Amino acid sequence: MNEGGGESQGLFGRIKEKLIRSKRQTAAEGRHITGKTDLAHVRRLPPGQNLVTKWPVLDLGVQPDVPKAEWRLHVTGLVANPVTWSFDDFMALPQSHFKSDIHCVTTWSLYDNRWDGVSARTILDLVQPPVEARHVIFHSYDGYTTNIRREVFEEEDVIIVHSWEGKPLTREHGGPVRAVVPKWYFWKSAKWLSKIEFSDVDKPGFWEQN
Ligand SMILES: Nc1nc2c(c(=O)[nH]1)N[C@H]1C(S)=C(S)[C@@H](COP(=O)(O)O)O[C@H]1N2
Ligand SMILES: [Mo]
Repeated sequence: MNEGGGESQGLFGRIKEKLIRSKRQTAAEGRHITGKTDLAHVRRLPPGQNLVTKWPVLDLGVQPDVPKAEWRLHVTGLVANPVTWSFDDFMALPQSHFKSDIHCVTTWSLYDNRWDGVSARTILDLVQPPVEARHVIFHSYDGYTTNIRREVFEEEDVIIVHSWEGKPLTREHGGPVRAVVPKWYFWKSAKWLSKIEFSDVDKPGFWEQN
C-alpha cells in the first residue's frame, strides 16, 4: 500500500494502516518487553507506552460468542498426551493466580491485572511435549493465531485465564478463556482460545505474517 496515499482511504483505513505498520515494525525488531538487551526490564513503563486505567479492547472486529457449555480447549500437536478439555474440565485443573502488567503495541499499558486460570507449567506437566516441540501456536475461535517459542510458554507467569480481577473474563476481552503472556506485547495473548498446538516447526501467526 502507498504510504503517501492516505487522503482517499478515510480515517478508519489510515488508523488500520498505522496499526499494521507499527505492529510490523515491532515484529521486525522482534521487540521483547523485558528482554535482557532492552532497557524496559529496569523501567516498568516501557519507552513510548502510556498508562491507562480502563482496559481497551483490540481485535479483528469479530468477537466470537462461545458459550461456556460449548467451549473446548484442545492441546495437540507434538505432545505425549493430547487432551481436549470442556470448561468444567478446565476449571477442575489445578488453578494458579498471578498479577501482571499488560503492554499493547498500540502504546497503552495497564498495570496489576489479577488473573485466575491454569498456568502454562501445569499444562506442560499434563501433556508432556518432547524436547523437539520448540514452538507453541495459539489458535482462537475468531481464526486468529499467534506463535511463541517454547521457552516463552515455559515462563512462570504464563497463564491460560478464565477470570480477570476475580470476575469471569468478558466476551470482549476473550472469554470464556484466553492466554496471557505477560513479558511480551499483548498480541501474543490470544483471546477466545480454542487450541494450543506444540510443534517442531515455527508457524507465524496473524500479526507475525502481517
Ligand atoms: N483471538 C484474538 N486474540 C487476540 C487478538 C485478536 O484479534 N483475536 N488481538 C490481539 C491484540 S493485538 C491485543 S493488543 C490483545 C487485546 O486484548 P484486549 O482486547 O483484551 O485488550 O489481544 C490479542 N489477542
Ligand atoms: Mo495489540
